[in-house]
Amino acid sequence: MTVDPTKDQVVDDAADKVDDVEDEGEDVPKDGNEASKPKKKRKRKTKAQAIAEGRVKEEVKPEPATQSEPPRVGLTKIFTDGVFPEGEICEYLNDNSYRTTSAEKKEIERLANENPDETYQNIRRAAEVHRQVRQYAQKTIRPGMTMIEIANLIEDGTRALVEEDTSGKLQSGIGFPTGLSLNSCAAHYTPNSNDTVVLKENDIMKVDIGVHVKGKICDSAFTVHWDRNYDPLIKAVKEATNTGVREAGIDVRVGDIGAAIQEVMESYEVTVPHTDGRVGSTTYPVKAIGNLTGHNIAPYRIHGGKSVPIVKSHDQDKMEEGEYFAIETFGSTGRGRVVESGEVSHYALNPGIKNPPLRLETAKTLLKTIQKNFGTLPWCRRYLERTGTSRYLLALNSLVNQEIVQDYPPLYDAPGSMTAQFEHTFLLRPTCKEIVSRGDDY
Ligand SMILES: [Co+2]
Repeated sequence: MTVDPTKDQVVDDAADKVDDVEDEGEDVPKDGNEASKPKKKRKRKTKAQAIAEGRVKEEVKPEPATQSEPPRVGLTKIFTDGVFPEGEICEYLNDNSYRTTSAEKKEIERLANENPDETYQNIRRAAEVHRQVRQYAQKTIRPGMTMIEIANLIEDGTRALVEEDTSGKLQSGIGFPTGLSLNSCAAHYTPNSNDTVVLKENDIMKVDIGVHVKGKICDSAFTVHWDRNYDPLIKAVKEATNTGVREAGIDVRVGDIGAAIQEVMESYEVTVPHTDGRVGSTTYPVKAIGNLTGHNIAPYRIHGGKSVPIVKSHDQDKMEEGEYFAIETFGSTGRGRVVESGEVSHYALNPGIKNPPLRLETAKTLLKTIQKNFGTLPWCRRYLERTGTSRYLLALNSLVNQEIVQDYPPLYDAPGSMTAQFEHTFLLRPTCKEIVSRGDDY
């Protein structure tokens, strides 16, 4: 057992409560929040007496809270010592194997962890929120639910568990809009508030969830489906993402990661029985979607400037020590290319925008609201409406047209095709690679 300087104080408080019980004949309160009660005169018994009489247990340090269902307990109430679960640790290989034991590299990590903005506890806390929320989502999402219900289920959980900061300081919260892209839509769909789409039994839905703590964003996605014919598509993408994450490392060229991902992805095919009355079935090769990529993650910026292709590429960009990356791969039964289409839900402030000259008064006000509530984090129309903003579309479109705000329309492969996605966030720590979003599920 480790020495805990707070424990004696806790036992003293508990002994006080025992005395209160004798005076008042009430049940022992479960929480220690007695400060506001008027103190009564009491015969004080010692802590030792109380323990000896079996009325106080020696270990009365309050139990950390446990998670509720649906999940609503903030994680700082569960991990009360501020230490959050480490992700999956992978040792560096070959030229980088010296890093595992390097005193110099360990020292760089020690210094990072002493800095409240840089400590790995921030991204680990975001990742643990992600795991708990997604595991609840995985067992709760079912056909018949509306997309709005699914988004709320995930976002209500995320806001509660990450203990969302609404003060404008953006210390913790949702990292980006919850992606719920269906079927041939691969990414960047989340319902707007007037959306009436209902999830169907034969839908394939990409669930892309973002959580941030102090701007450190955990970006991780999975795919849900009920039609067993598509199991090989799901497996192809899961294995492709795991291949990309495995190949990633310091000094690795992103183009080489793309080649490894594509090779695994495109070794699969999907056979689907005809549903239009024709006999027989059609077999589709699984294709990696060539114009979607993973990316590095900078503080409060989901796209840090580097891309990780998911097909063979001559991109010579290398991964570097200290970087945060999200590797996401997309497989498709369609063309393996996406195009923008449909109503926009996702937006983000372009980085570097401070106080541009704006003619529309409504655009000025909207820009202030965006800066306060989201900074450079991506957001969607529903999140803007939660701030109390209404009738904003004209102003928003003017900010988009002036390239102050970037819009991110939904991305579709060919009509009738099916797409799937898996994604993990990892850190290229000086001594090892840490896959922070890894869970028992994927
Ligand atoms: Co991503």
